[in-house]
Amino acid sequence: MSMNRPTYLYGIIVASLLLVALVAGCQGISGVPAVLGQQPEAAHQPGSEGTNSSENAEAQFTLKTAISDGKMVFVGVGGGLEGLVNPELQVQDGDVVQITLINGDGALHDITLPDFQAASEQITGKESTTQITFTAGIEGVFPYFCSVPGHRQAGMEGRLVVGTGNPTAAAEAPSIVRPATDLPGLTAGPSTTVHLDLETVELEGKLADGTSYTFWTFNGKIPGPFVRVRVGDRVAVTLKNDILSTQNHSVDFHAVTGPGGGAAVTQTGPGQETRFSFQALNPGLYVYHCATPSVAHHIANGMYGLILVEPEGGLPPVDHEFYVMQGEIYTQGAYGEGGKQEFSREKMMAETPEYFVFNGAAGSLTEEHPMKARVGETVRIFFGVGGPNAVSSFHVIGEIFDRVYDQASLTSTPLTNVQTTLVPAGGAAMVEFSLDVPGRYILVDHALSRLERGLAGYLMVDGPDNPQVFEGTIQGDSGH
Ligand SMILES: [Cu+2]
Repeated sequence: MSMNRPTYLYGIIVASLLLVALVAGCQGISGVPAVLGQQPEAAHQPGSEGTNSSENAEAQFTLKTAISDGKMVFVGVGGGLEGLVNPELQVQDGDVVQITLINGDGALHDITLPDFQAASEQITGKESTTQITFTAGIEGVFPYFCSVPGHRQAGMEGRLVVGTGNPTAAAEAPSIVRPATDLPGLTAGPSTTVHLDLETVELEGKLADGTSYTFWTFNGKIPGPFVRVRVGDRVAVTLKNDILSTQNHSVDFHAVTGPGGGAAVTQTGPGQETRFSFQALNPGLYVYHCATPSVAHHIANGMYGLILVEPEGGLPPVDHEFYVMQGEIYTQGAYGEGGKQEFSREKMMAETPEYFVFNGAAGSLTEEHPMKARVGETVRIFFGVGGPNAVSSFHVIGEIFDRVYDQASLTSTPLTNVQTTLVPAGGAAMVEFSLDVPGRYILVDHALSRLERGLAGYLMVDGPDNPQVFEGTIQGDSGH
């Protein structure tokens, strides 16, 4: 394949990122009505950071839980919020915000704003109260809700509008990308019990430059941790669901023989923990994923990973192993639109993602964490598709797979000399190749429209030129 190709493709990626930056500058949130409800300022709040100035007023609100039209809701108390159902709370950027919650119906409730790591205690019994105080240090529109399972869905949700409501946080949203080099080697030895701790965490992270998204993760990164065991091992799984989660979560390992691959016994509410164990009977490379309805939604938000069950005797050594997974992200805004993006169920059901990503985000394995190796070395890629929906035509531009462990079957004879390999949704492949020529090799799904929706990874290969295998000058490049 011509070496001009990577340069050309790089141009497309750069152009796409520029587009993101342009669009990010002119996004607004429409449909945000003005709000009357802020009560007069009160005394200085405990927990404030001492940065108050005249334009940095504090904000206090009181909400009461209630049943309204058969739905569970928050109702405003006092000031302009009096009687409003799930009132919109308007504050200024930097305000210290205090929300008092009164239990009006006697059931168990709380108030939670995960974007500000703010969660009240759970209160029960009529007229019991609780309070949260936090600094609204990010402009944007953020949900507040009751985190008791089912209550948000039953209607207990409103919005906090900070400043103009225009999100400025996207550029600063933390990375949720797991580098492709983040995987353990096997500690050799006889069969043993492997303890695996998974924590399901929902967090706002960077989806692309200038764009953020609320991801759902195993252990805070996408994909989840690479799990490496040997056939015959017993795996003892503990699944903990973060207290600030809005959802129940679970885990289904395709390496498990048993109900739901574990999902039948790990449906776990926020703040809860479940356990199960299984024996790894079949060697192979397997996907695991959250299996809480809507399963496709949980997977699309980032809840997948790989578990390797090494065959007897282990895998042959290579110089580099990489861990890469493909997924789809269904945002309400179009690809490249800036700001905080919300999930689109309509697009998910139509199977029309805006983003295709390796390891959770656009640019994850290009600008952020390119893979590196040297001429003369051997490379193994554990490649999986979380999906939830698209099949990958996995290909490395400029290379040929010496061996493909098709369908991630590690006990069959591998295919040899393969250009592109099909990896199904919820499936995996293991590929190996040696490096003969320096340059930038690009991991893609050869359904190449997806490249222009964020799907690319770089393998940067350093070392001496090898004119016998490849001779030529890369245009616009001083060469290697
Ligand atoms: Cu989940």
